[in-house]
Amino acid sequence: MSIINTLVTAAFFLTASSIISAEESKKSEPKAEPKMTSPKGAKAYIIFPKDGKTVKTKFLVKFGLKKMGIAPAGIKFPNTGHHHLIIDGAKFDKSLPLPMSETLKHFGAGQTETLIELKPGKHTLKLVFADHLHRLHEPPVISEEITITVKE
Ligand SMILES: [Cu+2]
Repeated sequence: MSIINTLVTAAFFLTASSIISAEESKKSEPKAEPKMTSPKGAKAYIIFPKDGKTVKTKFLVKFGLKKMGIAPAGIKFPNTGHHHLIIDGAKFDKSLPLPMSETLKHFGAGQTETLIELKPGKHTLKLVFADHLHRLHEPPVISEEITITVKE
């Protein structure tokens, strides 16, 4: 094989492989999936503890939900989602998937209650319901924020 032939062949393979990888990256680019809608009257609320109550440092929080169902994270099904517990007003961007932290807990297995431990003092709790991709529904389903006092 002449040098020219080898170069032409190499150039061909390079071009072909760059076309393939461009196609591949186009395919794997995530499409912006439209937000999941929430039905009229959908509501998330904290069943326990009640607003203004005093609890022990380790206590149970029960999540309530109306007009929607629970599905584990990653499972796409209309009118469903999973709970997120916001402790002490942790901030988040309503237009992005919810981040995960010590004060923004995900219950992606479909849990409807959790045992949490907080330092003594006043704390706030709030529930945010979100879809399979941890995004708020349209319109958002967010509970009222409650204030509790934690005592040793
Ligand atoms: Cu989540």
